[in-house]
Amino acid sequence: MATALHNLSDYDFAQVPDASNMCFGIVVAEWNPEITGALLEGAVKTLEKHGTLPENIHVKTVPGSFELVYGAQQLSKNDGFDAIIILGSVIRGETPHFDYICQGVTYGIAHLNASQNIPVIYGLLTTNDLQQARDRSGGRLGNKGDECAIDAIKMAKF
Ligand code: DLZ
Repeated sequence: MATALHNLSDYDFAQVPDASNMCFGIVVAEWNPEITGALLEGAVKTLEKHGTLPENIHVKTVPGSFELVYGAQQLSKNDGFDAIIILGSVIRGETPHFDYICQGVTYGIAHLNASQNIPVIYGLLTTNDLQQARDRSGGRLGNKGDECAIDAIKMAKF
């Protein structure tokens, strides 16, 4: 988690395995596109920085974060992927919708990880407002997309 002491984009390059022979699926939600677009950019750049070929990064979009679970489940049927990353941004509104979506995605991705043979990395920003989401998608606290890319490489190697 991003805190005053931890930037989401900070990591030790030498501790990350070579990803030049790896293949990744990314599912990204269309809601809050400013945020999810920045998360995607961070994830792709970081995977490539560690050697993944652009043609081995497969991006699919879904309408909203709630659909990320279905998207990841569909991609998990393709055994060519070493890991899957989901990227979404849920911003608290005035109704309980926020809680239902966050819980649904969290349980759904946890279930996929426990029941399938492919790691699914959880790149869902759950924030109280837009500024907090900006801070974590390339702003002052780094980019959650970078963190997810590193986690995907490590879990692919696991
Ligand atoms: C409906 C909804 C709301 C209120 N807020 C968000 C949000 O902040 N972020 C997001 O990714 N999606 C949101 N959605 C859409 C739901 O995730 C979902 O796409 C719809 O309920 C249709 O299943």
